[in-house]
Amino acid sequence: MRGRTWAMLALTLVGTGLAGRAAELRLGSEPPLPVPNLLVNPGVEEGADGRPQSWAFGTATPAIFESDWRDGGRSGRCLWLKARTGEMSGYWAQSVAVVPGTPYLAKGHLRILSGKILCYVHGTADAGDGRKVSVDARHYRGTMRGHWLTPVFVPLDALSGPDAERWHPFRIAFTPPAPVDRVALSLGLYFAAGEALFDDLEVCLAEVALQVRVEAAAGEVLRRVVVRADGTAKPILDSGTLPEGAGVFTQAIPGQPSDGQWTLTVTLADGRTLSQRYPKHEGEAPR
Ligand SMILES: [Ca+2]
Repeated sequence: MRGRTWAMLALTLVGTGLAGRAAELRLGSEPPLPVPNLLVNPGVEEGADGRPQSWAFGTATPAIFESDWRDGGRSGRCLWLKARTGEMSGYWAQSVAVVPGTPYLAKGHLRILSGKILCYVHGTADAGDGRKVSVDARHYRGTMRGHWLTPVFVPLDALSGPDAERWHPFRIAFTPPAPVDRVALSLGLYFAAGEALFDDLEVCLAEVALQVRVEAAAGEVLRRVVVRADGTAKPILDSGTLPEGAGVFTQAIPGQPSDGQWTLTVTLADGRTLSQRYPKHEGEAPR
C-alpha cells in the first residue's frame, strides 16, 4: 500500500507538472458525458395517487392484466405487471422526442418471475407521400419458470432463463428513420401468462464525438498522442511520432459509444508521459 501511495504521488507530480510546467491535456466529448436521459421519471420514483408519473400501462384486454407502481425495485419503486393468461400483450410505456437518423440506446433493468417479456422501441410517421415510416427494435427474454409444464415435465434445474431473484440489464440500439421524431419505449409481457418488474430505465444518444486537445507548456515538445478505449486492445487514436517541435495536437473522433471510457496518454520529447481518463468517475485514483 505504501509503495502504491508513493507511485500515485509520483504520477500526480508528473501530471500536475514539476515547477508548474506541464502539457495541458483535454479529453472531452460533444455532447459531454454523461449524455442526458430523455425519459422523465426514469427510476420510477415520482408519482401520485398510486400512479407513476409519465408512465402509462396499456393493453387491449385489461381484464387479464394487473399492473402497479410498487416497492421492491432495483432502486426504490418500480413498474410491475402480471398477466393471468397469454391471450394478449400489455405494456408500461413512455414516449420521447428523438432526432431522425441519429443512433440511440434504450436501456434498463428487469426481473422476470415467469413468462416472456418484450421491451421494444417503436415509432411511426407519415413520409408525406402516403407511405408510413417506422422504427421497431426489440429485446425478448423468457423463462420456463411458472410455466404449466413446470416442474412436472421440466426438472427445475433444467430451466432456462434469467435468475428471477436478480435484476438483469437490457439494451436496445435503434436509429429512428426520417421523419420519425418521436418513439415510445414499451416494457411488458408478450402473449404469455407471467409476471415481471422494470426499473432504472434510460433512452439516450448512443454516440458522441470525442474531442482531444493537448498543448505543450513552454519548453516542452509533444512526441506522441494515444487514446485507448477501455476493453479494446487497439488504440482508437495513435498519432505516431509527431513532427519535430510539435506543441499542439487536436483531433475529433466521431462515433464513439456514449457509455465508453477512455484514456488519453501523451508522451513528451523528454520521455515523460502524462495521462487523463474520460469520463472521470468519482473516487477514481489518478493515473
Ligand atoms: Ca426505482
